[in-house]
Amino acid sequence: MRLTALAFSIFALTFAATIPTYATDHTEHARNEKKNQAQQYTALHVDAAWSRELPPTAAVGAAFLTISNPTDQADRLIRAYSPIAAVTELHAHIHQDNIMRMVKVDNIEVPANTQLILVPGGYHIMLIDLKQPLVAGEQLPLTLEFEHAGEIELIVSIKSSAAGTSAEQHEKHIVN
Ligand SMILES: [Cu+2]
Repeated sequence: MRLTALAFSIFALTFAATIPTYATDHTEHARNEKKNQAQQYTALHVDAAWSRELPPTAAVGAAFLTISNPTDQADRLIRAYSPIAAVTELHAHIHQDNIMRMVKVDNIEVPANTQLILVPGGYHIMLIDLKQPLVAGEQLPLTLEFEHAGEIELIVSIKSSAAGTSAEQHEKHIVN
């Protein structure tokens, strides 16, 4: 993980030094940066982590994110943890008796050379017994533990309930 961070830093410096003209076009800049980051990664990584704002009284929230595994080895998300929730579980949605219901799963498989996107209605990280409200514009810390890749720490952006939910609309947010 340290190597990844180092590689990212080197990349960031290189990028900033070599393509300053793109700085005026922010959208283009972000797009290129994202593309280059994707090419840079050789290890499992997580990005685009987001959650949705909830009324202050809500006891349960969910986090969504994108897991990219560019390696030839399958991995598994085996645990999630956030200090803002008493309990954090890995959940899936299943179709049962004509209704969609959430079920707790022991792990979430991330096949080799695959990108897995956790979205509403699919896999998600369930944050149970929230210790603080989920307020739009704020962030929450989340740690994921993978069988092979180990722990990855994230910052999850809390979006307003009016915001869209596609992965494209929720850019980056990685710490490691
Ligand atoms: Cu759930």
